[in-house]
Amino acid sequence: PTTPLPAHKLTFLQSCLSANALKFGTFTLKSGRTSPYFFNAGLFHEGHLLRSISTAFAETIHNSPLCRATGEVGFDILFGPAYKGIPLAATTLLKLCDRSEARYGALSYSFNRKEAKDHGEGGNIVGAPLKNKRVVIIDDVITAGTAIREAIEIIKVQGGKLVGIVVAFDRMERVGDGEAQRGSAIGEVRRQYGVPVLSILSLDDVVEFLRGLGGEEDLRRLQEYRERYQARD
Ligand code: OMP
Repeated sequence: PTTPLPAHKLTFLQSCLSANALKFGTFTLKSGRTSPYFFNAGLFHEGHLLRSISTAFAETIHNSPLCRATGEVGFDILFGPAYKGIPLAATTLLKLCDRSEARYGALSYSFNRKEAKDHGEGGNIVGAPLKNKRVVIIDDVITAGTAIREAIEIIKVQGGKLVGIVVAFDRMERVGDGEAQRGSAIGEVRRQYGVPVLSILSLDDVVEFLRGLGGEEDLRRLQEYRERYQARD
Protein backbone atom coordinates (compact mmCIF):
# COMPACT_ATOMS: atom_id res chain seq x y z
CA PRO A 1 0.00 0.00 0.00
CA THR A 2 1.31 3.45 -0.86
CA THR A 3 1.11 6.34 1.58
CA PRO A 4 0.59 9.69 -0.14
CA LEU A 5 3.37 12.18 0.49
CA PRO A 6 2.57 15.21 2.66
CA ALA A 7 1.77 18.34 0.62
CA HIS A 8 5.05 20.16 1.30
CA LYS A 9 7.10 17.14 0.18
CA LEU A 10 5.01 16.71 -2.95
CA THR A 11 5.31 20.40 -3.88
CA PHE A 12 9.06 20.27 -3.40
CA LEU A 13 9.42 17.02 -5.37
CA GLN A 14 7.50 18.56 -8.26
CA SER A 15 9.87 21.55 -8.22
CA CYS A 16 12.83 19.15 -8.24
CA LEU A 17 11.49 17.42 -11.32
CA SER A 18 10.63 20.67 -13.13
CA ALA A 19 14.12 22.07 -12.40
CA ASN A 20 15.71 18.78 -13.51
CA ALA A 21 17.38 18.78 -10.08
CA LEU A 22 16.27 15.19 -9.61
CA LYS A 23 17.46 13.10 -12.55
CA PHE A 24 17.24 9.45 -13.41
CA GLY A 25 20.03 7.73 -15.38
CA THR A 26 23.52 6.52 -14.43
CA PHE A 27 25.69 8.69 -12.19
CA THR A 28 29.00 8.26 -10.37
CA LEU A 29 28.90 9.64 -6.83
CA LYS A 30 31.62 11.21 -4.73
CA SER A 31 31.76 7.94 -2.78
CA GLY A 32 32.44 6.03 -6.03
CA ARG A 33 29.00 4.37 -6.02
CA THR A 34 27.10 4.15 -9.30
CA SER A 35 23.64 5.56 -8.75
CA PRO A 36 20.46 5.42 -10.89
CA TYR A 37 19.54 8.93 -9.74
CA PHE A 38 21.16 12.21 -8.79
CA PHE A 39 19.93 15.22 -6.85
CA ASN A 40 21.55 18.53 -7.88
CA ALA A 41 20.57 21.39 -5.57
CA GLY A 42 22.69 23.78 -7.66
CA LEU A 43 19.87 23.88 -10.23
CA PHE A 44 17.52 25.79 -7.92
CA HIS A 45 18.83 29.09 -9.25
CA GLU A 46 15.69 30.63 -10.73
CA GLY A 47 13.72 32.86 -8.38
CA HIS A 48 10.67 30.61 -8.15
CA LEU A 49 12.84 27.53 -7.51
CA LEU A 50 14.83 29.31 -4.82
CA ARG A 51 11.53 30.23 -3.22
CA SER A 52 10.40 26.61 -3.44
CA ILE A 53 13.49 25.10 -1.79
CA SER A 54 13.75 27.76 0.93
CA THR A 55 10.03 27.43 1.72
CA ALA A 56 10.40 23.65 2.02
CA PHE A 57 13.44 24.03 4.30
CA ALA A 58 11.66 26.59 6.48
CA GLU A 59 8.64 24.30 6.78
CA THR A 60 10.86 21.34 7.74
CA ILE A 61 12.68 23.35 10.41
CA HIS A 62 9.53 25.03 11.73
CA ASN A 63 7.84 21.65 12.27
CA SER A 64 10.87 19.97 13.83
CA PRO A 65 12.02 19.49 17.42
CA LEU A 66 14.34 22.47 16.81
CA CYS A 67 11.31 24.76 17.10
CA ARG A 68 8.99 23.98 19.97
CA ALA A 69 5.27 24.67 20.03
CA THR A 70 5.85 27.09 22.89
CA GLY A 71 7.60 29.44 20.47
CA GLU A 72 11.02 28.70 21.88
CA VAL A 73 13.65 28.20 19.17
CA GLY A 74 16.49 25.76 19.90
CA PHE A 75 19.21 27.33 17.77
CA ASP A 76 20.94 30.66 17.10
CA ILE A 77 22.61 30.20 13.73
CA LEU A 78 21.88 28.49 10.41
CA PHE A 79 25.28 27.49 9.05
CA GLY A 80 25.52 26.83 5.28
CA PRO A 81 28.84 25.18 4.31
CA ALA A 82 30.47 26.69 1.19
CA TYR A 83 29.45 26.70 -1.54
CA LYS A 84 26.06 25.10 -1.98
CA GLY A 85 24.97 25.72 1.61
CA ILE A 86 25.41 29.50 1.34
CA PRO A 87 22.24 30.52 -0.54
CA LEU A 88 20.30 27.83 1.34
CA ALA A 89 21.20 29.31 4.73
CA ALA A 90 20.46 32.90 3.69
CA THR A 91 17.16 32.27 1.91
CA THR A 92 15.84 29.79 4.49
CA LEU A 93 16.48 32.21 7.33
CA LEU A 94 14.62 34.87 5.35
CA LYS A 95 11.68 32.49 4.87
CA LEU A 96 11.61 31.68 8.58
CA CYS A 97 11.66 35.38 9.40
CA ASP A 98 8.80 36.05 6.95
CA ARG A 99 6.89 33.33 8.71
CA SER A 100 7.38 34.80 12.18
CA GLU A 101 9.62 37.75 12.84
CA ALA A 102 8.99 37.46 16.58
CA ARG A 103 10.32 33.92 16.59
CA TYR A 104 13.02 33.97 13.96
CA GLY A 105 13.93 37.62 13.42
CA ALA A 106 16.93 37.59 15.77
CA LEU A 107 18.53 34.42 14.40
CA SER A 108 21.58 34.62 12.12
CA TYR A 109 23.13 32.77 9.25
CA SER A 110 26.80 32.23 8.48
CA PHE A 111 29.09 30.28 6.21
CA ASN A 112 32.78 29.38 5.86
CA ARG A 113 35.27 30.62 3.30
CA LYS A 114 36.96 27.86 1.34
CA GLU A 115 40.26 29.81 1.48
CA ALA A 116 41.48 31.52 4.64
CA LYS A 117 41.61 35.30 4.40
CA ASP A 118 44.60 36.93 6.08
CA HIS A 119 43.82 40.62 5.44
CA GLY A 120 40.84 42.91 5.96
CA GLU A 121 38.49 41.53 8.58
CA GLY A 122 40.29 38.15 8.45
CA GLY A 123 38.87 34.86 9.64
CA ASN A 124 37.21 31.92 7.94
CA ILE A 125 33.60 32.64 8.82
CA VAL A 126 31.33 35.15 7.11
CA GLY A 127 28.16 36.15 8.96
CA ALA A 128 27.57 35.46 12.65
CA PRO A 129 30.56 34.12 14.65
CA LEU A 130 29.87 30.56 15.87
CA LYS A 131 31.58 30.76 19.25
CA ASN A 132 29.30 29.55 22.07
CA LYS A 133 26.28 29.56 19.73
CA ARG A 134 23.81 26.76 19.00
CA VAL A 135 24.33 25.91 15.34
CA VAL A 136 22.20 24.08 12.77
CA ILE A 137 23.91 22.96 9.55
CA ILE A 138 21.89 23.36 6.37
CA ASP A 139 23.14 21.57 3.25
CA ASP A 140 22.11 19.90 0.01
CA VAL A 141 22.63 16.12 0.23
CA ILE A 142 23.85 13.42 2.57
CA THR A 143 25.20 10.26 0.94
CA ALA A 144 28.05 8.78 2.99
CA GLY A 145 28.26 11.79 5.31
CA THR A 146 31.73 13.09 4.34
CA ALA A 147 30.61 16.66 3.52
CA ILE A 148 28.56 16.93 6.72
CA ARG A 149 31.48 15.73 8.85
CA GLU A 150 33.65 18.47 7.38
CA ALA A 151 31.03 21.06 8.35
CA ILE A 152 30.79 19.59 11.87
CA GLU A 153 34.57 19.95 12.21
CA ILE A 154 34.43 23.64 11.22
CA ILE A 155 31.80 24.30 13.89
CA LYS A 156 33.92 22.52 16.49
CA VAL A 157 37.05 24.47 15.60
CA GLN A 158 35.06 27.73 15.79
CA GLY A 159 33.75 26.87 19.27
CA GLY A 160 30.10 26.50 18.24
CA LYS A 161 27.69 23.85 19.55
CA LEU A 162 26.07 21.61 16.93
CA VAL A 163 22.34 21.19 17.72
CA GLY A 164 20.91 19.92 14.42
CA ILE A 165 21.36 19.21 10.73
CA VAL A 166 18.90 19.75 7.92
CA VAL A 167 19.46 18.65 4.32
CA ALA A 168 17.31 18.87 1.20
CA PHE A 169 17.84 15.22 0.31
CA ASP A 170 18.68 12.18 2.41
CA ARG A 171 19.85 9.35 0.14
CA MET A 172 19.52 6.94 3.09
CA GLU A 173 22.72 5.10 2.31
CA ARG A 174 25.01 3.05 4.45
CA VAL A 175 28.31 4.65 5.38
CA GLY A 176 30.59 2.03 3.83
CA ASP A 177 30.57 -1.34 2.14
CA GLY A 178 32.01 -3.41 5.01
CA GLU A 179 29.84 -5.41 7.40
CA ALA A 180 30.77 -3.02 10.23
CA GLN A 181 29.51 -0.10 8.17
CA ARG A 182 25.88 -1.04 7.80
CA GLY A 183 24.60 2.08 9.59
CA SER A 184 23.20 5.00 7.59
CA ALA A 185 25.23 8.19 7.26
CA ILE A 186 22.47 10.10 9.01
CA GLY A 187 22.04 7.44 11.71
CA GLU A 188 25.76 7.52 12.52
CA VAL A 189 25.76 11.30 12.88
CA ARG A 190 22.62 11.14 14.99
CA ARG A 191 24.16 8.58 17.33
CA GLN A 192 27.55 10.22 17.51
CA TYR A 193 26.36 13.77 18.15
CA GLY A 194 22.90 13.14 19.59
CA VAL A 195 21.26 15.81 17.43
CA PRO A 196 18.22 15.69 15.12
CA VAL A 197 19.07 15.19 11.43
CA LEU A 198 16.18 16.30 9.22
CA SER A 199 15.56 16.17 5.49
CA ILE A 200 12.92 17.61 3.19
CA LEU A 201 12.97 14.51 0.97
CA SER A 202 14.47 11.03 1.17
CA LEU A 203 14.97 8.14 -1.23
CA ASP A 204 11.92 6.45 0.29
CA ASP A 205 9.79 9.49 -0.65
CA VAL A 206 10.95 9.32 -4.28
CA VAL A 207 10.30 5.56 -4.48
CA GLU A 208 6.83 6.18 -3.04
CA PHE A 209 6.17 8.93 -5.57
CA LEU A 210 7.32 6.84 -8.56
CA ARG A 211 5.17 3.97 -7.37
CA GLY A 212 2.17 6.28 -7.50
CA LEU A 213 3.08 7.32 -11.06
CA GLY A 214 3.66 3.77 -12.25
CA GLY A 215 7.19 4.69 -13.51
CA GLU A 216 8.31 1.09 -14.00
CA GLU A 217 11.95 1.18 -15.15
CA ASP A 218 13.20 4.04 -12.93
CA LEU A 219 11.34 2.54 -9.98
CA ARG A 220 12.94 -0.88 -10.50
CA ARG A 221 16.46 0.62 -10.69
CA LEU A 222 15.88 2.77 -7.61
CA GLN A 223 14.60 -0.21 -5.64
CA GLU A 224 17.62 -2.30 -6.66
CA TYR A 225 19.96 0.49 -5.60
CA ARG A 226 18.14 0.95 -2.32
CA GLU A 227 18.40 -2.78 -1.65
CA ARG A 228 22.15 -2.73 -2.27
CA TYR A 229 23.10 0.34 -0.23
CA GLN A 230 20.33 0.30 2.30
CA ALA A 231 21.44 1.08 5.82
CA ARG A 232 20.43 -0.84 8.92
CA ASP A 233 20.31 2.39 10.95
P1 OMP B 1 28.69 12.68 1.05
O1 OMP B 1 29.81 13.64 1.38
O2 OMP B 1 29.17 11.31 0.62
O3 OMP B 1 27.64 12.62 2.11
O4 OMP B 1 28.00 13.21 -0.28
C1 OMP B 1 27.31 14.44 -0.31
C2 OMP B 1 27.79 15.28 -1.47
O5 OMP B 1 27.78 14.53 -2.70
C3 OMP B 1 26.91 16.44 -1.75
O6 OMP B 1 27.28 17.56 -0.99
C4 OMP B 1 27.11 16.64 -3.26
O7 OMP B 1 28.28 17.37 -3.53
C5 OMP B 1 27.28 15.25 -3.82
N1 OMP B 1 26.03 14.58 -4.33
C6 OMP B 1 24.94 15.31 -4.78
O8 OMP B 1 24.97 16.54 -4.86
N2 OMP B 1 23.77 14.67 -5.12
C7 OMP B 1 23.62 13.33 -5.08
O9 OMP B 1 22.52 12.82 -5.40
C8 OMP B 1 24.72 12.56 -4.66
C9 OMP B 1 25.93 13.18 -4.34
C10 OMP B 1 27.08 12.31 -4.11
O10 OMP B 1 28.10 12.48 -4.82
O11 OMP B 1 26.95 11.38 -3.27
